[in-house]
Amino acid sequence: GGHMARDGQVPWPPSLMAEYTAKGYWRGVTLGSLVGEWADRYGPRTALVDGDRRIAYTELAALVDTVAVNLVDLGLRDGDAMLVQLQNCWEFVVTTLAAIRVGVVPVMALPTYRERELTHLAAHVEAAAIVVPAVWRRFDYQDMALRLTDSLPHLRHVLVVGDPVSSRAIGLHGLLSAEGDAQTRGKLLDDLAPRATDVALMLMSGGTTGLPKMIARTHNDYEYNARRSGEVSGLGPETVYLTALPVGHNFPLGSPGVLGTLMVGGRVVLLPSPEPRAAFAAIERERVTVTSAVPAVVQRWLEYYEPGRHDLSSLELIQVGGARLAPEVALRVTPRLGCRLQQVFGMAEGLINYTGLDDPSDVVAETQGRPMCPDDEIRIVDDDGADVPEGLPGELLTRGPYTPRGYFRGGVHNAQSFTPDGWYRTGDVVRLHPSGNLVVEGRKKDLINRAGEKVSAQELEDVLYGLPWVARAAVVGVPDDEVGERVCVCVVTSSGTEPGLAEVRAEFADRGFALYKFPERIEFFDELPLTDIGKPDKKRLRVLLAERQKA
Ligand code: J2J
Repeated sequence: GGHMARDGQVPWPPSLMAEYTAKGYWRGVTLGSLVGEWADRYGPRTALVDGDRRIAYTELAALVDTVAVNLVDLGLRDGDAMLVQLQNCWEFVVTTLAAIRVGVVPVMALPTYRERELTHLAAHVEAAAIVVPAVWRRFDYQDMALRLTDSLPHLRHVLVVGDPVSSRAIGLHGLLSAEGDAQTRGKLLDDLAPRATDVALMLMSGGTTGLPKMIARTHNDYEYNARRSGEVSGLGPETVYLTALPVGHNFPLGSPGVLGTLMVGGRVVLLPSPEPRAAFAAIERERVTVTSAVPAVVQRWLEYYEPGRHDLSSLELIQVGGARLAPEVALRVTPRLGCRLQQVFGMAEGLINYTGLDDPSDVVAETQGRPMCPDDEIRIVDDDGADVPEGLPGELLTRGPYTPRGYFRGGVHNAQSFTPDGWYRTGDVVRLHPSGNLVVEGRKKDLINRAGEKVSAQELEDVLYGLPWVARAAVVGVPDDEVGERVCVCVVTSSGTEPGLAEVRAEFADRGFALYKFPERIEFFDELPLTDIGKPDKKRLRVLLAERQKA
């Protein structure tokens, strides 16, 4: 292997690496080596629950080591990348940790991704393997993965949870046993262990460009990410954490999520959907104490909940983030569901803000929290990059011990998204609240936040401009009670024909787009409002759309 996943990563300046280590943020341990430590410490306690399958810490460590050895046997090596596209299930946790254990870099591909996103990801990281469910929610992932191997020469292995239908696919369950004894295996794996400064995993950016950018997170920084998140969320050995959001997201994976819970010996309950009936049943059955949700999910839970019919008494804390939570909704959480609320304003690029567990309820309702690390640096700046007077809104810039200095193989995007001295431009417009917390007021970046899923306007516009009937196109988010924002396409047609929404959606389906990116509204214009420099004026466009909605 050529340590592929290492070239193209932007490291922190050496002096800061030393400082982060000296301050104890970076412990110099790899995430893979932790699994054995957890087993030593928490042994027979339950680590994972997935339906009827319960896995103790000792069994988890054994499974991880076994799969790790088998990945090495397949020829996967330190620095190879592996796309992980699994729904929330125990196999996700085992496979991801097994890869990490031997320096194979798992790339967090979400179940909603289709050919387009996967092809881009696999090509960008030169993925050597992909892990998928055979079929999930009536979609044939195995077939899609096998088709990918035709066009991607680096992609050598398709691992399948379920029955492999081709000799070119390998059943993951076949990798759950290995020759020899556990001790020899452990020794072999320790020898293969990567370094703590290496890339441990890759997350997807909620990107604003044509195709998503990738964030390479090191063992050092991601271990801190999960550990510190666990501290500020008050996790402990009695924590039972429910993950109902897609676990490949930074939020349920490491903020503190699955990793943060396992670190303290808690129990992780995996559920493949936040649908309230199943989620409430899981909370009741497993006596869940903590869970995380996006605002759209919390709203559904608030509506669905019936005291007396549902027992959520075990629930102590709901963490809400990913998109703006309306203060009115926030204020309903504790009275109605009987648990505390913690707002989380995080990003796969790094920085995570949490409201404090002892913040007053109005602060928890109105703010999105403060940086979790004393050495997170933040600036709030105007369009010229100058700091705004305290309390006024501006763009949030950040640096810190778990915020990498660039995208993985970011190329020209790094110069746009990071300042020359390494600040990440979040694209979020925030202001400092008198409590010291941040309030997210809006954003400068051109994306649609649909129930926490980020959709790049440019990615969709690029496609629209390729259609013969489109003269001009602009994609904007329109406010929506259910999912926060929906994707709206605004077009000026060239031919006078006005195709319907269904035709436009079919176009995106043909091109292999993930479903959540499909336009949900289309509006035709004789001309688009333009800014001074001739770009579509999206602010004005949103006003026009609101007026049409009312009319
Ligand atoms: C408003 N906007 C928010 C919030 C994120 C924890 C929680 C969320 C994410 C996440 C994450 C917001 N209010 N509370 O990675 O570890 C918007 C901002 C931000 C972008 C990042 C985590 N919480 N956002 O959502 O990488 O615009 O991470 O810059 O998917 O989501 O998106 P993403």
